Amino acid sequence: MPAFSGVDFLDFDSLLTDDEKLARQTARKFVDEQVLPIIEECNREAKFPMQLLPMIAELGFFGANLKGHGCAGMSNVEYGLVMQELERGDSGLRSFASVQSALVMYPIYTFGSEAQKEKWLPQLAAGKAIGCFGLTEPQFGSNPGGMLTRAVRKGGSYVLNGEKMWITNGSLSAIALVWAKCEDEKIRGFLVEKGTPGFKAWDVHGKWSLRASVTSGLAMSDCKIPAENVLPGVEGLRGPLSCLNQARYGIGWGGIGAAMACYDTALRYAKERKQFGNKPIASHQLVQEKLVWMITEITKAQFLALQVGRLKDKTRVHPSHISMMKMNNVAIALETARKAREILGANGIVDDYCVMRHMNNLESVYTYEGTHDIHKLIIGERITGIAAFE
Ligand code: TGC
Ligand code: FAD
Repeated sequence: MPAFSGVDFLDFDSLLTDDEKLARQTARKFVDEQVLPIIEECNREAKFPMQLLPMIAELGFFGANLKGHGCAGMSNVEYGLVMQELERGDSGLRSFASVQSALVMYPIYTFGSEAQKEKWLPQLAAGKAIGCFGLTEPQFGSNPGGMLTRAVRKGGSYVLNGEKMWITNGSLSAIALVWAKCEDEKIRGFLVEKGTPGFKAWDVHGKWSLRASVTSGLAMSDCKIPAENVLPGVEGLRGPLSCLNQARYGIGWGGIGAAMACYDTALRYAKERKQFGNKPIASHQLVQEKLVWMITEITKAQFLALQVGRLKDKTRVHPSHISMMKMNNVAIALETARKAREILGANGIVDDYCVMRHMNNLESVYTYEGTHDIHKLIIGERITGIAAFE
């Protein structure tokens, strides 16, 4: 298979700087050379490719858009283009990088004490420690404000009780950022270290989606942690939701990568596969219609992502902009994967091709970090001024 050369119908690249193209090219080469040769097997065996971590860290992709503490200090557009390429490899790989960067490093960087930053950021950037983000609970997904996990102050410590569910990298993590409600009813972030008595992580099995990613449950039972492990810089639901802005932004780019992989596969296949005489299936209008839908939506998604990234770099982005990007780009990626599967016929269902893996992965991506419909409601509230969640 020739190296991936990108999808650029409308001279998107003319809007990128040399540094942005370099960041993308670096990630693209890494994915082509290190990820694609092993990812189908990881997916089949439901295992995360741990051996890639030192390389990802060396390339500066953990906490890539943060500055100092061993982080690469990329712009948000450069970071987004890296996420695009990682998800072209597999959504599980981008998930890993998103959680580590946007949901663990970003909150420590933004809301952490100097001691927390010094202790954790260099290790996390170097891939020597893995982190996870515990917000969702068995009974509270779209509505995390209702969480049952509690933190009670006892002298110089907090005692945590509760359960978190669907936590990416949970059992792999040296550090879990657990969001819990305190006695004043305010939500705060707690850094819970692996091995703390009363803290347990276990894995979810039987997933048909994100198989090359670890998804866990976390339980805290009278789990005592020192008061200096609380993130001092934020309280309220605003804390975890601020982190979600960062991660949803990366997902908005990532969806483009998964869509590109499926479009590229379907286009090649349609030009080679012959039915009804010696004509490639790409010569039929119904097949062309699907390919045209895909490239049109990928092109629109690219410009949406770039504008959100430019606004983010100028600190002018609003969370509802990011919601539109996450909602749209993941939805078109999922539909692209489904159409690509159709074009590949029976070959679309086997892992000789990437499309069904991406399709299954994108079902999770559509749901996590705010479901597709929750993002509709966030945008709806922004334009009408009326919240329709309840
Ligand atoms: P609401 O009353 O609207 O807001 C509460 C406070 O939060 C502030 N806020 C935000 N702050 C920063 N960024 C945002 N996007 C924010 N949205 C709201 C708001 O200003 C307010 O602040 P304050 O200071 O006045 O108190 O809250 P609500 O309870 O009505 O909820 C709103 C809603 C539904 C939009 C929110 O709960 C939501 O986004 N729900 C979706 C939950 C979600 O996305 N969970 C994701 C879990 S993590 C995950 O999925 C990781 S997947 C990882 C991977 O593998 O990649
Ligand atoms: P629910 O909230 O129960 O929603 C079910 C359905 O009801 C959805 O279609 C939803 O759109 C709809 N719905 C809910 N409320 C409304 C409403 N008001 N109006 C209209 N429709 C509504 N969480 C973490 O904290 N950390 C992680 O690392 C993490 N990783 C994940 C990894 C995977 C693979 C998956 C699948 C999930 C992960 N999650 C994580 C959890 C994820 O964020 C939640 O699944 C998501 O927020 C949705 O919650 P829920 O599954 O409980 O669905």
